[in-house]
Amino acid sequence: MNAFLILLVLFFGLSVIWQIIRIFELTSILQDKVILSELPSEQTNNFNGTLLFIGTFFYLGAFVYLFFTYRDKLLPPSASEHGFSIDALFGTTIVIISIVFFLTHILLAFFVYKYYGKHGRKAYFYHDNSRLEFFWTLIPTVVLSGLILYGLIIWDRVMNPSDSNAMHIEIYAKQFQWYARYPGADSAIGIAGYQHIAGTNALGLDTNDRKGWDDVITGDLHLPVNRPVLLTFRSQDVIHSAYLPHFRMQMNCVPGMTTRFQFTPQTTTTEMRLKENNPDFDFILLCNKICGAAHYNMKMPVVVEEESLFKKWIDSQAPFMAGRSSQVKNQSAELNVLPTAPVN
Ligand SMILES: [Cu+2]
Repeated sequence: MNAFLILLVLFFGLSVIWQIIRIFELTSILQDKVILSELPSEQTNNFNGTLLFIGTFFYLGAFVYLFFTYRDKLLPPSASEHGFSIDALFGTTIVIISIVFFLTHILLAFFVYKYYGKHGRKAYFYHDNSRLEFFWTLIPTVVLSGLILYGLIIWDRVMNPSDSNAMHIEIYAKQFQWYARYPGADSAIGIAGYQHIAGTNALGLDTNDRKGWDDVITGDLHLPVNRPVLLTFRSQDVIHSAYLPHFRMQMNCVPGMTTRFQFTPQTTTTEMRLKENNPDFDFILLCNKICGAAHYNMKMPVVVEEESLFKKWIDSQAPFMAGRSSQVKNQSAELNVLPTAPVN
């Protein structure tokens, strides 16, 4: 197949060169006078026009076929509240640009077919037509402004959610792993910074900050359904990008700064398995920024579940400070109030 394609490219490449040489020949002739026998015959022009007409319909047919065959490769089904509005925006844009795409190509094919080169036929020429220019400027301006405005409204709604009591979870990226950090009973995540990173403290939590003691760090992300979650992102080393395709969410994780994204999952993993008719289905968080040799493998499973199941899961996780009292100076008395790691 590859060899065939290379031959095809060579063939078309050589034809282009040959045609260019022909054009040079013809222009040099035209500078003297037109020799009719040197011009392509009417028959050839008609044949080429017809071929282009048929070819265009073949091309448009292939477009439709490929679009519908590979449609499911565009994006997986949406599972978040704002995801549906993003899909509607995407769908509207595709429909509008497809209509223009089809119209212009059909017109192009029709004109080439209808007005093929005939000896003695001269193209109708006029210098300008302000009315025509007015409309071909106005219509695209209105349509494109409408699309941009629509996109801006959606963007504004997605990026500035009104609900301020979202559950806060931190997503932490490092080559080539993801962590999720939950706030624990105090609903606040503790201070963290690169200066505290150690072998047993990959996220760099400041052990002197009490708020961090009950934080829960996990290797998979559990989310309660229908509850707004605010994700904040940090990175230890290079720029990663947290991509949650089913929730129409992607955010860069940049070393030295915190980024954020808030959304509401609307479909549980169990519901999605039924919907997709796939008992092995799982939501996923992927790295979508080439970040090193094992980038392809940098992913974290995501579970969306009912609030009660979520609570059960989070309660079964060990808090960060469980079994590390020796790491805190002068505060060992206070540590006694901390819950210990659950015994499984
Ligand atoms: Cu990465």
